[in-house]
Amino acid sequence: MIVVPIIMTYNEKENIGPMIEAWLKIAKENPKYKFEIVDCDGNSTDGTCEITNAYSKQHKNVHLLKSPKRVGMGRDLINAYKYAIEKLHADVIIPIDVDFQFDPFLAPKLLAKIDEGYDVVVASRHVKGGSTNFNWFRKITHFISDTLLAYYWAGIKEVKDHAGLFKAIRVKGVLDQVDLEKMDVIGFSVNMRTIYELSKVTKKFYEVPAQFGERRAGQPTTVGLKSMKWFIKYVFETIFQTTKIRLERSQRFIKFGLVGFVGYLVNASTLFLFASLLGFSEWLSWGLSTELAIISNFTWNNLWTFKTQKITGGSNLFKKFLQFNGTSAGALLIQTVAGTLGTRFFGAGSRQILLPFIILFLVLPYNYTMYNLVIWRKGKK
Ligand SMILES: Nc1nc2c(ncn2[C@@H]2O[C@H](COP(=O)(O)OP(=O)(O)OP(=O)(O)O)[C@@H](O)[C@H]2O)c(=O)[nH]1
Ligand SMILES: [Mg+2]
Repeated sequence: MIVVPIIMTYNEKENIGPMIEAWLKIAKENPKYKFEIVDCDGNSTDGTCEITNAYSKQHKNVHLLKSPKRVGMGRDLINAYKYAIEKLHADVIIPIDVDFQFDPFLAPKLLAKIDEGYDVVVASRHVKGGSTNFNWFRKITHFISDTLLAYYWAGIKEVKDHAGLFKAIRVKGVLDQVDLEKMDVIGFSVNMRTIYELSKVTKKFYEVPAQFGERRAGQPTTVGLKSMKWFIKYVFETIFQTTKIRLERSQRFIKFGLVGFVGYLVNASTLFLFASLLGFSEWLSWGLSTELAIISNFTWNNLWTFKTQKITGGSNLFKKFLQFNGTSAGALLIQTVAGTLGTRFFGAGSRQILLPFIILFLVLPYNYTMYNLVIWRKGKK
């Protein structure tokens, strides 16, 4: 198994040497994996790259990927993902900061979880045993970006720690399914966005507790007037990225609502056609028109609402369609029972008022949940 640690650097001449040494040691202690170590550099000017170059002359598994100009750590990281997949044929990718705030020697624990079958294993500061060393300012900014924006606003609930770089990501069937070309993120929200993109592909996330310590040497890259520009850019980008994800998620719900409305129109018009125009019997008209609405819902939801998890292939499609009819029968049951009980309770005059309420508050949430959990379940075709 080829493991590619991606070490992020920008003017880190004090840290890069010890970090490469650490990975060479990890490689030696874990010979069951083949390590290809990458320094992903954001165009350092302090001699960081010269140090990496010296190592790569000695060790052919040390590589330098230097950005021709400063474009932001997010873009650098996305390029490094592509490089690791295409050039180094990575099976697992492990991005990490160079400053030792995360302990690289946690890597074998992350890899053990990958071996167990998890696809994304995050070094997490927010599970039992994990910790941070933040001052009050970092605590507040971290709480806003990680808890308020990523967890609640964007709704990325697969993990509790979205902001850290350090994680092990499986490539085959997981990261290689993410459209990296489309992922244009400049700053540190690349971490949260990566988790989100991966959550569309897999459900197998795991968080290993990590203690976040002090920077070993050098200055944080976000300090100084020149860096301030990037920091502000990164903050605005976090708000923009999380909002984009929120909209993308609600978009699915809006599409689902529209498809449901089209289904209702199909239902009503074909009921009119069969019963009033063609004079079919009552039960045949209801049965046929309901089934046509179910077919319409299934088709449009598959092609449009849930297109990222599109069901294909004849027999699979048929199986899922039967399952879809099954869940529709559940909706029918809910509507009939609630409608009958409601009408009994409130009187016959309330029937037409009850119907939209039942649809809105019982049937829609039921259908939406069933579609997400059963029919178009993520990571399962
Ligand atoms: N490739 C690349 N790496 C970068 C860039 N900017 C920062 N880095 C690296 O990304 C990692 C995280 O940056 P830090 O400056 O440590 O930021 P931080 O951890 O939020 O800040 P501190 O907690 O104060 O250290 C470090 O390893 C940096 O060297 C960039 O533009 N390109
Ligand atoms: Mg740091």
